Amino acid sequence: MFVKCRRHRVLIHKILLFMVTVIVLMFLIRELPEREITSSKQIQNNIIDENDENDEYEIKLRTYESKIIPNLGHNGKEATLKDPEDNELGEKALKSVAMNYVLSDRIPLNRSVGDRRNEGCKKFYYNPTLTASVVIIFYNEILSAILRTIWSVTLQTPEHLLHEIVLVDDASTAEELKGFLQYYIDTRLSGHRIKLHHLNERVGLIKARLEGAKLATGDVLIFLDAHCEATIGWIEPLLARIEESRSTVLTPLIDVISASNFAYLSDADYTGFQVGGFSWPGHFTWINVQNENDRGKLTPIKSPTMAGGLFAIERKYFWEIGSYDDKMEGWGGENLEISFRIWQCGGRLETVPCSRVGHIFRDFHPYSIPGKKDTHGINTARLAHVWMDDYKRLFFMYRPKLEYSPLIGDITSRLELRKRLKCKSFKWYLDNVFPEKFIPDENVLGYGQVRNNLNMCLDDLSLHEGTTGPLGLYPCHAFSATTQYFSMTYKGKLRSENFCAEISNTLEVQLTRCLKDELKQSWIFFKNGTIYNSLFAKCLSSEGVEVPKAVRIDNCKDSDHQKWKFTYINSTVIT
Ligand code: UD2
Ligand code: MN
Repeated sequence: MFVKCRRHRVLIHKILLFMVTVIVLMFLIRELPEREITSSKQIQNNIIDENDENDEYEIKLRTYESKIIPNLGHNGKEATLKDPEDNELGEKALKSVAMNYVLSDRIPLNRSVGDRRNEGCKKFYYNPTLTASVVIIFYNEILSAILRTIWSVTLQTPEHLLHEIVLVDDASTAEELKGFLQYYIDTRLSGHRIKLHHLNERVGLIKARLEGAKLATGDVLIFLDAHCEATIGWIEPLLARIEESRSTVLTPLIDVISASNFAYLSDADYTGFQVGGFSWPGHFTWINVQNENDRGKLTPIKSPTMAGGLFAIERKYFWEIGSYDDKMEGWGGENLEISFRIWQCGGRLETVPCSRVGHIFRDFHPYSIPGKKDTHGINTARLAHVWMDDYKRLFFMYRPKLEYSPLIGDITSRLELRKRLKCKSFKWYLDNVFPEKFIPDENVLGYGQVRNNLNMCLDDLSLHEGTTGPLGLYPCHAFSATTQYFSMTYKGKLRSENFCAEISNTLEVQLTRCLKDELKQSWIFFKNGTIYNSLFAKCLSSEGVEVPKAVRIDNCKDSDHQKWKFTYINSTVIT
């Protein structure tokens, strides 16, 4: 009995000893890297209090900093990691938040992307005296992307021109964007005059920018998204131009930084330089510089609209001109609103080709917008009612349900603003600022859906601006689809907002850039529904066309394939 009991006790002891060893080992494995850092800090500072939040941040930060790879992505070159596991995680990150943060976290936060300016820019001499408040708002952005934005601003801005950086956290839920970010600023960016303000509730990007603007005290506000990199010489031409003309609002050239490998994609080559336009369905678009004489110039160039995220405006002028529409929620629309307003109310909008800032363009929004759905549509409906006069019909043609939607809310104060500032009409804006903009229902014989006698419709098959593709045939949509709107102009163009129908060598019809005096783009529309081209002496036809392929031209005959009806017809002028 005694022997058995002793054996048992020994066994229990052994088991206990084993368990204790395992626990100690597990603890050591988990804590080891942090311990190492702690001890190095102990050596430096002699004291460490693990319950102190700051020490916890310091440990975390050093672990983070120790993983940064020197020179990765230097000079804005494409960055890659060697470990296939990291690359797999990077791919996943791209799918979940549209940005490879695995890679972003390893690229030095203060990397240089090089001098991106056109050679000609280096000849200009600027000596501004105005100072800037750079306002950066964010919601759950990747910390390393925010920090790289901040670093690029502090490093690329002469100290006497940078009044402060104002960061506004739109109530992010990510913990590291709270105390840890503040700790980073206090310890790694101290002395750079950076204000970090946390909003208590999520207000959306428009109101978050307004909060930032209220906190700012510099002469000029410069807004940036939280995933940008400013480059050498970016700020001087912006401030100098505003000093020259305080009612001019400026955007830098916004270059592309890849969301997958962080390459700064645009070089000093000037050819891709575009300015802001808009589409009638209410979207911002990039357009070529309209006036041919302006192409290739390096001085600030007129821009009908701006993308919205990156711009400089004299601070007091920002408030005088009506800041933002504070009833706009979520995301979208504010950029066209402020663009139209600036022009119509006496200001100017320009793109400054010698000021270059990179922006990470993401494939999708990594965040959802609480509350109302389609804030872009609702915000655009607000601006259409306030700024577009009768031309709002063209926006509501695409979005009929929004026209009288109660979701739009009260616009009285914005209408009052327009009156108070004695702003000009939208027609003035179209005639003087953007005369090249095509107006689908003016000077046209017909517009709307183009349906043949067999109830099939012409369709642009979602062609993207700047490309060429088939003028397709597709079942007619019952709703106002943007892909099925065409106009037959007085000048004989069969066109959509951005493309003209042109006959290709195979006699198929393509949508492409509109050209003056191009016979392959010239059509005659007859009362009986025939659409005829005189160069080939043939008619637009859907015979033998497989949906959704291109329509073609064929010998003219009395066929349902060759009879086309526009939704709206200007019957007074049709022959
Ligand atoms: C573009 C603009 C963006 C804005 C938008 C239209 C550029 C390069 N970007 O979209 O600035 O004008 O068009 O509305 O011109 N954010 C918040 N709260 C939110 C949502 C976003 O603070 O609820 C922040 C976000 O973290 C980012 C900024 O707002 O720093 C702009 O958002 P985005 O980058 O998702 O917009 P983007 O570039 O697709
Ligand atoms: Mn952005």
